[in-house]
Order: sequence, then structure tokens, then C-alpha cells
Amino acid sequence: MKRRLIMVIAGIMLLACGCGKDTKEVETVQEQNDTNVAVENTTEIGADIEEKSENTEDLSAFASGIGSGEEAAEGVGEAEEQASDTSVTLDNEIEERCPITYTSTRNGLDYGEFTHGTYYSETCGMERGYTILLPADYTTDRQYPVLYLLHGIFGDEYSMSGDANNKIKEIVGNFAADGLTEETIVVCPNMYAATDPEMKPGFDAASVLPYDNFINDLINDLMPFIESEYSVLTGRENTYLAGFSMGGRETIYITLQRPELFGYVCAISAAPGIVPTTDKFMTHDGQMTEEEMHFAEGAVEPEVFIICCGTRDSVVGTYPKSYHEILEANGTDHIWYEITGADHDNNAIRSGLYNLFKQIAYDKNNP
Ligand code: FER
Repeated sequence: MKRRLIMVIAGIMLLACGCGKDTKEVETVQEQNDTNVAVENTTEIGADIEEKSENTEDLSAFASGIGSGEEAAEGVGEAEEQASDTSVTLDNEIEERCPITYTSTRNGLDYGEFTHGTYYSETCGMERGYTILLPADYTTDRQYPVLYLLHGIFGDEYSMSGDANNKIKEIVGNFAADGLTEETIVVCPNMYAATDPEMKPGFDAASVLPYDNFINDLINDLMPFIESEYSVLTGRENTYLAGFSMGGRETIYITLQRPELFGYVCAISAAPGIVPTTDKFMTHDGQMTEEEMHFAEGAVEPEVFIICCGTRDSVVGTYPKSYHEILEANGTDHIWYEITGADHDNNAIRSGLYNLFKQIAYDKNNP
């Protein structure tokens, strides 16, 4: 009953914001390269994606962004074209649009494939899933930095990795191919850290709570698992955190709580609810007060903490801007920018990922 109600409400909202069309492309999973890694609990994600619940599929615009590939919103095309001027200068300036050279699949370049695996979460008391992108030439002879990438509401570990419009593999792989960043592992968790397997996300305080529990699952269960199972570089300099919408909100929350763990952070189109508010979906008690929204005194802070949002976001509106204003008023260092013309969509996601990697590249090349 509750699930049906959620679907009906979500259906109305998707229609209301003009994003009811299913724009998700399911990627063909190619032959996985021999990765030399003990990942017997992982499977390629192609088959699993087909089995995703109808609920997840219907709500993909929340989980991983409104499609903006072919069907870019009016006014976006022009900006996209401007971005096709592809020469990249490695400075630390923010660029609103991800250049096409970074979203393109380059001839002869193997980007690797996302695979699915599970880990036991003490926090949730159950086995939980993640998808992971290992570099195509992954080897235990080397160690790699890791990006934890968080999905939007109603999503799961397939949402970000299974949406080809986000261009995750291309952006991450092209930066490495250009020699600007190290090859990087991308982990997409399931951010709904419920202890009760029957619980489902929704727009009410109780249904949202498991998202706020994800900080414990991430830090106490998933990160130690990834660090023991894969050949990863540890430490904040090599540990990145990014998220979209609900994942953007939790990215900010986790970063404020544990700034010493993540060197490079990007919150894209962050959802409301960090501080108390009522939006068109629900009333949020808030994870903290506005006064509390800052790093702890003397805390080790991220090198880069980006907050960004499209200027035409039909779901979270100006909440990300309000986070920027609160952080600024509280003297908390961060980079804020807007993506002109972007909605709650893949343009915003690609932009955030691009700028995160650009900042990483700049820092690593200008020590
Ligand atoms: C809300 C508005 C937006 C909210 C969540 C969202 C839990 C998330 C949207 C998304 O993840 O796409 O009030 O409350």
C-alpha cells in the first residue's frame, strides 16, 4: 500500500516536472578484463540491471538525474555546443559544462566495466550491494585512489553506474588517459542504510532516516571492505566523495561530520533537509541547525569541497545555493558554482564529476 502510494505520488511529481519519460540507457556489459583480484562475490551488472524493480526504474530521474543526452532541456543545447570547444587547460577554474572530450568514448581506450558485489554491513545487519568500476588494466601490483559516488532518492547501487548519460566511465577514464589523474576506482554504494529490510524510501521523516545512517555504513563497513578487498590507496588525499541530490545532501553531511576522511568532495544538486525546512515534498527536521553547519574547530578539511547545482533545477530548486550561503556565513571553505540552464539532470552530474576531477588533477599536478 505504502509502496503503491509512493509510486503514485512519484508519478505525479515526475509528470509535474516533465521528467516522466524513461531516459535511462542500459549499458551492454562487455567482457570484463582479467582483473587479478579476489572478487568472487562480484558479478557483472548487465543482468542485474534488467532485474531492477519497476519502482527504481520509474524513479530513475530522482536516483540518477533527468536524462539530458538527446533530450536536453530547452536552452541547454547552446551551452552544450559551447562546451564542444574541447581544448583543456589545466587550471583550477571551474567550468560550468563538462567538455565533450571528457564525455566522449575515445577510440582504442578501454574504460573497464562496472561489476556488482556485496559486503556484510554490521551497521545494517545484512549483506548489501555495491557496483564498482576498476580500471581496465587493474592490477594488484598498483594501488588506486577511490571515488565513492552516491545516488539520489529511490536509487540503489545501480542508479549512478547504470545510467550511461552520467558518463562516469568516460570522465574518469579520459582524465587518466590524458595523464592528468591516476587511474581511479569508482564505488557506487546503496545509500539506503536501513536495518529493516522491509523499509522503503519515501518523502516522510521516518522513510528518509536510513539515508542519514549511511555515514555509519560507509565509514565502518563499506570503506574497510573496499580497502581490504581491492588494491586501493588509502588516506584522505586518495579518497574522494561525490553524490547527486539525496546523495549530494549526504555528501555534505558526511563531509561536515568527518572532513578528515575525504580529500576531494563534490555535492551535486544537493537535496533539502540538512537544516530544518519544508519544501514541496515534505517537512524536514534537519540533520543539524544552520549554526551547526560547519567543520568542527581545528578539523582537517578537504582540499576541495565543491557544491553545485543547475540554475533550472526543478526538484531541489535553490536549496544547494542556500547550503552555500549558510556555509559561507559560517566561514566554511568550499567552492560554489551554478550550471546555467541545467535541470536536476545528467548535465549537472557530468559537470560536477568533471570539475571534481579537474580540481584533483590540478592539485596533483601542482603539489
Ligand atoms: C526532498 C526533495 C528532493 C527530499 C529529497 C529530494 C527527502 C531528493 C531528490 C533526489 O534525490 O533526486 O524534499 O526529501
